[in-house]
Amino acid sequence: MVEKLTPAERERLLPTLEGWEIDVERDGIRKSYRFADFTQAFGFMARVALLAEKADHHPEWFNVYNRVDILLTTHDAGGLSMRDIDLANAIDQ
Ligand code: H2B
Repeated sequence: MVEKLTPAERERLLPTLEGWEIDVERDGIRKSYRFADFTQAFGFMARVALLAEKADHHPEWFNVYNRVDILLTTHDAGGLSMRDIDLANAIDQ
């Protein structure tokens, strides 16, 4: 069972992420990425897809041309969990 992050964990962990913002409505985190063109954006998505599959944790995302918007939230927990923080870090690496 995946647990939602406590207020104390959020306070500690969220400032360690760069460029990720809280989505209050979904209780998740969001980040928007820009690339040179569609090929670069899609290459990024392909790499993230492999990471996500390996972690068994999947992003909600939207792509148009060179832009990729990602929302991470944990459906099994009904909100933000450590899995989202871990995937955000993996994506940024
Ligand atoms: N991804 C996300 N974002 N949240 C989940 O709760 C989740 C997932 N659960 N990917 C996984 C798959 C679950 O459905 C499978 C059965 O492990």
